[in-house]
Amino acid sequence: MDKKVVFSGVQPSGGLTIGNYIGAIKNFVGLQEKYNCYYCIVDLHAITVPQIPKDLRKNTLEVLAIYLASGLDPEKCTLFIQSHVNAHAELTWVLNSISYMGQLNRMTQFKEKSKKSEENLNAALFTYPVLMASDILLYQTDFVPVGEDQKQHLELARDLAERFNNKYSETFKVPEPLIQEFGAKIMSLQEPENKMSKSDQNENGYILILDKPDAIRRKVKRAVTDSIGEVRYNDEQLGIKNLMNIYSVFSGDSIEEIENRYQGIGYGKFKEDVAEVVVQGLAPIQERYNDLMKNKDYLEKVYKEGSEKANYASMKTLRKVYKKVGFIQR
Ligand code: AQP
Repeated sequence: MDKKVVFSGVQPSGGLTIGNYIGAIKNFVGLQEKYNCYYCIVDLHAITVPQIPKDLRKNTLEVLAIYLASGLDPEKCTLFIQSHVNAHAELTWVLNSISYMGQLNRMTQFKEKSKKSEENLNAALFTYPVLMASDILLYQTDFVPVGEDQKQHLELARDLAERFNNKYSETFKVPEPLIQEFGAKIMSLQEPENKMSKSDQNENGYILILDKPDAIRRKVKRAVTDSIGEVRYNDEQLGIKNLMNIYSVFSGDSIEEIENRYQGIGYGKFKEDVAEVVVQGLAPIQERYNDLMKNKDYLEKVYKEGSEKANYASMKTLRKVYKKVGFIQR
């Protein structure tokens, strides 16, 4: 029986954080065993906010090397760069033609990101979710692993698939969200009420997957906590709760075990231990990453073979779409 299809992607919009690792990449690794997975480096999405071209190139290769260093295997899944597969941009144009401005206007991410650059808002930021719908629908995707923050965009992808199917006849599979076993959203170390983000202006807010041990220790030490002084998991202590989630993911210990272990022990020791499990957890990934970055030929081989597979699969869908909307065959 054919495996079900999973699609997901990460933007090369900066160095990846442990939020990206825990919320996305770590789960991707498990999924490749069971599903036919397409994991994309979404560079077209990244330019919806200003990027420095040479950094974008560097970050794109970095995401690929982190995918591989984290355990994604190009023999088991398709790893590719979005701009290498023309169908993503082409389907976006067609889906734009059935997208409603009102619905795009209600997207939370657009509202939030547009606040940051009110003067020269670009149109791509507005149609970002249509591009994301194209990414997903091109591969006849069954499941999309999504965090809380992306649920609204997936809902739009489902709407567009249904709208197109109703207007032109059955063409797209309507994708379902794949709820992650461990759904923790990793929060900023400096403002634990906000998500940890690679584009945070304050570098103490995030830990990068490639951060050196000293930087990790320094950032965890400076993490905002509270004056309660007890390691307890609750919404009154968002900073501590976030550090406990991070500790739990990297150590494999449960939240209860962590609470018991640190009863009556101050935040200083707890923070030292959090930093150590993160350092230990990231060390093998960083080591593999450094080896991979010395082998650019291999990286090139992976993304070229990945884009061939992705091109083949996506063109099947795009050809159908073009025929249905009335374009003359090339
Ligand atoms: N803090 C987080 N906790 C859990 N999951 C997270 N993800 C991102 N941050 C966290 C998940 O990572 C995947 C890829 O994200 P993305 O790079 O495509 O875009 P994003 O969600 O906008 O990530 P950032 O770091 O916040 O990027 P910028 O700052 O460029 O906007 C997604 O599955 C996301 O849920």
